[in-house]
Amino acid sequence: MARRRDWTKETLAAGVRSGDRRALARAITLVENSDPLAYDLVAELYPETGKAYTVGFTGPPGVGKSTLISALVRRVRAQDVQVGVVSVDPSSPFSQGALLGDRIRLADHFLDPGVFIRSMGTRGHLGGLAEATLQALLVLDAAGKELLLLETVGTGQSEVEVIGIADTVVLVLMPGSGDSVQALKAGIMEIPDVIAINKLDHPAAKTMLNEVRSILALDRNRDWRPPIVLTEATRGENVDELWAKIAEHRAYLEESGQLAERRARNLAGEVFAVASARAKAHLEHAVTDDPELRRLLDEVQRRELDPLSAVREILEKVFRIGRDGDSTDPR
Ligand SMILES: Nc1nc2c(ncn2[C@@H]2O[C@H](COP(=O)(O)OP(=O)(O)OP(=O)(O)O)[C@@H](O)[C@H]2O)c(=O)[nH]1
Ligand SMILES: [Mg+2]
Repeated sequence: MARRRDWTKETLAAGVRSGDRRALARAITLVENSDPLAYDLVAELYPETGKAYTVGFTGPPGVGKSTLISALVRRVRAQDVQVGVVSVDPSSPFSQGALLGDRIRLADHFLDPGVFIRSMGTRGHLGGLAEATLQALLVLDAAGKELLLLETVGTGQSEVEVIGIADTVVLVLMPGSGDSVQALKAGIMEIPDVIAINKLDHPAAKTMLNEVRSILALDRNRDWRPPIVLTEATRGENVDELWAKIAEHRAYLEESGQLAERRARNLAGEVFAVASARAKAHLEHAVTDDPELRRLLDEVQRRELDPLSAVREILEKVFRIGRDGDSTDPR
């Protein structure tokens, strides 16, 4: 048995390709820790990826995302589809809480060799959660998982980058998710591809349904009108319907030629998001570590130097941006 330190790029790649669970678990831990070996591994596996279909689930805490995913896994496993589940929590660097909850809800599938489940935290990851998620999904794709289910909590900005890699985005709401409905209405939250209103047993479920319907009705100029499905995840009610809507969206993307377009756009977006996250982390470190750069901030605070001059000096020093003839000069 290979021990922790015995994994090489070659043995890991071979293990991932054959779908070995220990290799997969190891690879994703390396990804989480920004380990250089993970970088080499994904670079090696990347040409073999692009076969999996990714469905992202987002929505406020506690609406039933994990329970729904668990029910959907049961649904697709009946057809022997190989599944990977990645659950990320952008709101906290430690995913222990989510991890425990997801463990319990997804426990039914732990003994199934056709399912690989993983909760991920950031642990101060350089490129942020978007990078860790992207790399983990690529590893699972290379391992032959045909369907990847990605869970991320929230309604803010951080999960947009995480969910931005999905082919189909499912927004999960429940009666009482008023903030999300407001965010949809205000255009803060992008319109998802499919909406699940979970906990349909709740008396306010119908009100929620009508509210969401009226928001979607405002947006008539799209080919794909996001379907809304009322579900009860714990009893598995309407999970077949939800799966059917996800499959319909996939068929729509494939038949209209939009899947390839969307993937190209998603990948470019992820590369940009990860590059931005890394650049930001680099900048923050540089300013913390360099007394001269910190002095610039002090000077701005004392009104001895104007803000943009400080920006110009910082960018020049950290990124060499703004030198002669450089069109990105911020002046
Ligand atoms: N009554 C009812 N309870 C549900 C339903 N779906 C999930 N729950 C319960 O709601 C709680 C939260 O469910 P989760 O699946 O963990 O929700 P989540 O959205 O994954 O939560 P986070 O990952 O923490 O954001 C659990 O106690 C579930 O058993 C449902 O359809 N009806
Ligand atoms: Mg969850």
